Parts: sequence; C-alpha cells; structure tokens
Amino acid sequence: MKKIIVASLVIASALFGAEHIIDQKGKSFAPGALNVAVGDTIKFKNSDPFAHNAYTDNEANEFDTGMQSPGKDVEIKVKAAGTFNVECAIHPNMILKVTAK
Ligand SMILES: [Cu+2]
Repeated sequence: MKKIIVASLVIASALFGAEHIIDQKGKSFAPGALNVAVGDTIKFKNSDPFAHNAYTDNEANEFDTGMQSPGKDVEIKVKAAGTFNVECAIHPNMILKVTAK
C-alpha cells in the first residue's frame, strides 16, 4: 500500500510539478536563485508592508504579477526551459535568478 502511495505522489509531481515559494521581504526575493523544472509553480509571497511586483522579460516564460499588495500570494507556472531573471518593477534592485530545466 505504501509503495502505491509513494508511486502516486511521484506521478502527481511529474504531472503537476512542484511548488516553489519565493518570499518578497526586505525589498529582496528570498531566496535569490531558484532551480525549477518546466511545469513547476512558483508562488510569490509578499511579507513586506508595501507592494511588490514580479515580472520577467524572458519571452518563453513571460509573466507579470501586477501590483502585489502586502500578504497577497501570486502563483505562476514555469513554461519553458532556460535561465532568466525575475525583477520587481517597483524596486529595480530586486532580482531573482531562475534556472528552469
Ligand atoms: Cu518590490
């Protein structure tokens, strides 16, 4: 029974991808670098008392979380392999480096 459950979890993670959590805190992305697989989800949290944003110019993975209020979570899906930077449109010094395989 245990083997069946483990096998099911492995299949589920292959189908739906893993979830990675990035916190926006102290005007930085934490952690500042992330290894993901195509199909994974990145959840952006905002633990600062002011708004943040997360976007990338990477064409294959393009997204923009818009104005992200304190406490608001936004999830994006990794669509394509490659290395790209995620930035915050409000705080240009915030950079998250994503490597997707
Ligand atoms: Cu910001």
